[in-house]
Amino acid sequence: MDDRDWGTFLLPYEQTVEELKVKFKTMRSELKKREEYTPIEFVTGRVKRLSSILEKAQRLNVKMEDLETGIEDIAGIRIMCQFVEDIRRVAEFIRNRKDLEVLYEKDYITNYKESGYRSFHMIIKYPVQTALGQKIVLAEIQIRTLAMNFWATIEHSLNYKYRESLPDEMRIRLKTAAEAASILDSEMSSIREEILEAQKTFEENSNATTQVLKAIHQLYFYHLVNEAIECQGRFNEIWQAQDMDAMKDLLDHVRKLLSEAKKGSQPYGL
Ligand code: 0O2
Ligand code: 0O2
Repeated sequence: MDDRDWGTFLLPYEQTVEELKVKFKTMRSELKKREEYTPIEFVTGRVKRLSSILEKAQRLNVKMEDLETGIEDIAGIRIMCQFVEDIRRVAEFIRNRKDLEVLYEKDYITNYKESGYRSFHMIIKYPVQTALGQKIVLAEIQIRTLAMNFWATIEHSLNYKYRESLPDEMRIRLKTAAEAASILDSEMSSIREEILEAQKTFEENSNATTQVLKAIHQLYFYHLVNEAIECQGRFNEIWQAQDMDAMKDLLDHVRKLLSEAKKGSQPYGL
């Protein structure tokens, strides 16, 4: 053990975690305002405990004087997303930032770990402004879904409790649980796709309906009273039947009538 002042050693990491938490929480609220949907559900962060740092250094054969480069997750940020698709978006936002540099990425979603662990990791270089000047520190950003987080949190606490002695049977069950969490994520993504599709269709249908009514109204301005009454009758039937293909055909029909009328005559009042 060297005689380093561990309290001050951790200071830049504490500052990094605090700053990055603020930055990603701000990104969350900004995206929420801009797009009404944010790919970030919530953000947490922690500085690794000294005992864990030293344990990891021993396990990875990192010398005491090389801790800053040898242990990449002394500062750790976790970003939770609702859907798997959100993870790629968040990673892209991070890659485009000018206040940090992505060193490398580990895709434990495509290549999940033996334990069943799934997450997307980014190791970054972050310049932190300390009282003694700028210091570049390494930090790890883990991006995962709520389901991945649920699994990892419980698995981590069990592993911590049982250390190396986690029974094989338990390991297998945890792996099965990780599969179940992954299926849950896929199912939620497909439900979301369907909801988005349904919203799009609803929007299109609602637009077509509004446009037909406006177009029928315009027929009156071109003295096409009989046509307007006839089209209104057809509209009522189609509306009752909720036949949106027929609604689009009616829209084409009314538009055709209008364009012919425009060629021939002036509307009332013009
Ligand atoms: P809110 O709106 O109050 O929930 P601090 O350490 O106190 O400076 P922070 O962010 O409070 O900073 O601590 P930490 O531990 O890094 O992050 C915890 C944040 O994650 C808190 O939000 C928790 O509410 C949030 N969180 C933890 N688990 C969940 C969860 O399962 N679902 C959701 N939606 N949020 C969770 P905030 O930032 O305090 O904000
Ligand atoms: P903490 O603070 O307790 O979470 P390593 O794999 O540990 O030899 P490396 O390359 O740093 O070394 O590891 P990795 O796997 O790229 O990322 C390390 C972090 O990912 C871990 O930090 C965990 O947070 C998370 N992680 C990786 N594998 C698992 C797993 O099987 N289960 C769970 N729950 N989390 C995992 P630490 O070091 O454990 O620290």
